[in-house]
Amino acid sequence: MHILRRTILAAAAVSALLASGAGFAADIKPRLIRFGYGLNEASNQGRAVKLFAEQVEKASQGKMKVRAIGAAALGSDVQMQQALIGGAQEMMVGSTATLVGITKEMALWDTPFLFNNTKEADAVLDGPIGTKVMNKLQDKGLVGLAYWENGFRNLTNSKRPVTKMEDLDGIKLRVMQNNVYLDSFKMLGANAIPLPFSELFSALETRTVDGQENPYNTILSSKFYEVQKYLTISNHVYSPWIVTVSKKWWDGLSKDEQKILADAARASRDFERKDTREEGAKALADLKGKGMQINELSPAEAGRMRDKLTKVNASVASNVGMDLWKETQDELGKMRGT
Ligand code: TK8
Repeated sequence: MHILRRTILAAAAVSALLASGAGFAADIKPRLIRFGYGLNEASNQGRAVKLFAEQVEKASQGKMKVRAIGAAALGSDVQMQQALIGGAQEMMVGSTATLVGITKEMALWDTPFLFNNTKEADAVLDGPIGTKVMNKLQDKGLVGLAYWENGFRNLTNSKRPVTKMEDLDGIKLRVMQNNVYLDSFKMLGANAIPLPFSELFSALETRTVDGQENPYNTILSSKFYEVQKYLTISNHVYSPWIVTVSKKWWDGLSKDEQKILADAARASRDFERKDTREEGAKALADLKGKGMQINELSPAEAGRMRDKLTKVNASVASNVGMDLWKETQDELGKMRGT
């Protein structure tokens, strides 16, 4: 009896140790992870990918190596997504907006003015709604690990200051490859043109397009200020990035390996949001220093644009499904105490 009890206790201790991963060699094989992203190394995106790579290498004691490849050298967001689905590339980070063609629920994050602030964004993205949307990727050959912050988007152009909606008339405005963005800016009167981010700088430089919209951080790190004179503070939408893995490749990993990647994605998310917000807080002054002319919209004009833009809400709702739309509105309502 005594011996049996001791055996059971010992077995319980062993399984506890196994579960904690301590004391036993974890199941980790040498792995090469090609991790692609669109911005350059000196951007908030590049810094966070670097942290992710370091953490994965450390946690795997050098067995799992991350080859971080920025500046869209592996292709645009859309091209990399296809490479992940096919298993030709292991990981990437990019805009959720470019994933809508694969997983329609991602369009939720394209809703103009969905979040009022980053606190709301963090809570919804990291909560049950964000997880639900992220998990939809699995049916399409992708595994989502974490949402990073791209941020609130603002308008720039090389033609004129945009102080009212009518100033957008005829402005050739690059948008992401995403119908909500396309429809939104057409509705505002711009000549909206979808283009991959990787082609954006040269399109602005050659004046193939007049303007674009992205967070301050990107306008700064991608040096758009060299080819864009006017910046309008519009904060028209909060845009997330998402870290994704090829499901084909992920399914062949051990539980230990998967955990290392998931933990590093979360750690880099926390780092990235902090870094992005710190940089964003002083980016406007930096952009001014680089010669950009910056204007805020008057409350009346901001309101007019907002009213126009929220006309796309009905189509977002029908695309993502009424249940998900309502759940999100309810959640935001609760947070706002309305
Ligand atoms: C980078 C893009 C970028 C996005 C865009 O690959 O395309 O404008 O904001 O961050 O995902």
